[in-house]
Amino acid sequence: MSQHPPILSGKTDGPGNDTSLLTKPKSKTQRPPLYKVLLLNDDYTPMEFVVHVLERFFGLSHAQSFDIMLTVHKKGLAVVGVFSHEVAETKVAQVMDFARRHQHPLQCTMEKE
Ligand code: TYC
Repeated sequence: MSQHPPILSGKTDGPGNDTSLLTKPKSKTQRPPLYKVLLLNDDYTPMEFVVHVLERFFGLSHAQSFDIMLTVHKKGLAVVGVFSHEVAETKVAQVMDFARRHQHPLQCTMEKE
């Protein structure tokens, strides 16, 4: 009498209960971490300057920029965008340098999402 090999070779919990084909394989494709760029409120930076910064460095429309500026003004801070570490670092540096050159105390930071 010959022995047949099992048709399904995965874990079984009795006949007809093979779960090996239902378990999701672990994904090996890693996404790079993303970083939120935050704009902080202060009492001195002119509103128009903040709107200009958002248009210039984040490619936002005037209306979007005005809305975000008002959110920062009212709530204390807002997320301006989400980027790779390198892009976020560049945006923060550009905003901080531009604000410093115009002698405004505007603060921009980044944090891991
Ligand atoms: N609070 C500022 C003012 O009243 C305006 C402002 C908005 C400043 C957003 C910074 O990130 C900022 N002039």
